[in-house]
This record gives sequence, C-alpha cells and structure tokens, in this order.
Amino acid sequence: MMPSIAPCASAMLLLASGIHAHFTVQHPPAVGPFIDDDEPKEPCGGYHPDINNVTITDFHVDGDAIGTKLTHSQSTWLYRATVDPSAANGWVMVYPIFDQSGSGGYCQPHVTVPHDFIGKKGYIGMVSHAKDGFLYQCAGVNFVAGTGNMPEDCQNATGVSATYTDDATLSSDPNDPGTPSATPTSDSQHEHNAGVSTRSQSLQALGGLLTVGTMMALGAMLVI
Ligand SMILES: [Cu+2]
Repeated sequence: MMPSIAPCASAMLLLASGIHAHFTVQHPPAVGPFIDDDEPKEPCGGYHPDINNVTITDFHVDGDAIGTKLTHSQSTWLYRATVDPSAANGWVMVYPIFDQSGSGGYCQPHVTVPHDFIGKKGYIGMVSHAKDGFLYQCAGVNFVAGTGNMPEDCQNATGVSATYTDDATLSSDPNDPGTPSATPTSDSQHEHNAGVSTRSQSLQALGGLLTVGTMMALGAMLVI
C-alpha cells in the first residue's frame, strides 16, 4: 500500500501558514483588525487608532495585566503607554525590558502606569523584538486608579519563561523602539534596515518549507 503523503503535506502547509502570526494580544483587547503583514508598522501594527473610535478597557495604574501570545520561540518585550489620542507620541516605558523564552501565551499581571495618567484615555503598547524584527500592537484603555483583577485570558503557556534583560534598541526611546539612537541615521542605514526585513521574510519562508520537507520525510519514514 502506498502511503498517501499529499493530504498530509497540504495539512502541514496549512498548519505552517497558520502558525505565523508573529504575536497577538490576549489582554487588554487590541485596537484595529489584526493584519499579520502589517505588524512591523509603528505604532500599532499598521492601524492608526483614534481614541474616540476604539474599544476601551479599564487599565488600573497600580497594577494591571498585559497578556500576549507569541508564535516565535523567543522575543524581548517593551511595554509602553501613552495618552496621545492618536498613539503617535508621548510613549513611556511601563515595565522593564524582559526576554520571553518559549512560544505561546505570556501574561504579566502587574504592569504599573504613572499616576498622572489616571482619568485619561490612551493606549497600552506592546513591542516585540523577535527574529524577524520589531512588531507592534496597541490596546485602547481608560487609565483608572487602583489595582486590577487578573483576567481569565491572562495565562502562561507551558514551557514559557521570562527574565529581565537588556535590549538597547527597545529601551533607548519608547517613542521609537526599533531604531538604534546611538548610531547616526543615514540613508544607507535605512536601506540596510529595509533589506534586513525583506531578507528575514524570505528566510522565514525557506524555514517553513524546510520544516514541511522534514516532516514529510519523517512521515514517509514512519509509514514505510
Ligand atoms: Cu514573526
């Protein structure tokens, strides 16, 4: 009997394409539609929010939760906040830079925000620095006094761990993470950055194909 590899392979392809979402936000709810390819765009992953036209969740300044789901096996993270109605400026860092090891859900239940944000609407921003560059999402929030309860959707996946770390490009300027401030900006550097993101995308596609190929080979070995 011939092993039927073709249906298996197409299932693997579907699986592989579904896996690549960079990262998604579990809590608080993110603004705008989630568009995978736009996630590298500042400030909110390709969506330019208007504070009067987004879903707003209460965020307690003395400690509230940020939950994300990472599809990469590693990322460093910047959490930031602003009361700029368009999320363009005024970002401040609201949690120390940390490194997530392992893919899947990670929830930090105790993020604190400056008290002068109380009573204002704004955004919580999540910036991921992973193997394919910098990725952005925002959540529309109403900054309120006190401490929040841990939401149900705030969970750590099995095998996920976090440690505080250094990531100079994330921490140097919360308004412009992903752009090294130490080196002078030049045209050649912009070209270089653009080149890197294109190259890493094709590398990622190649990686996906290799994985599918490997799994097909393994599958063939198992059924033979
Ligand atoms: Cu990615």
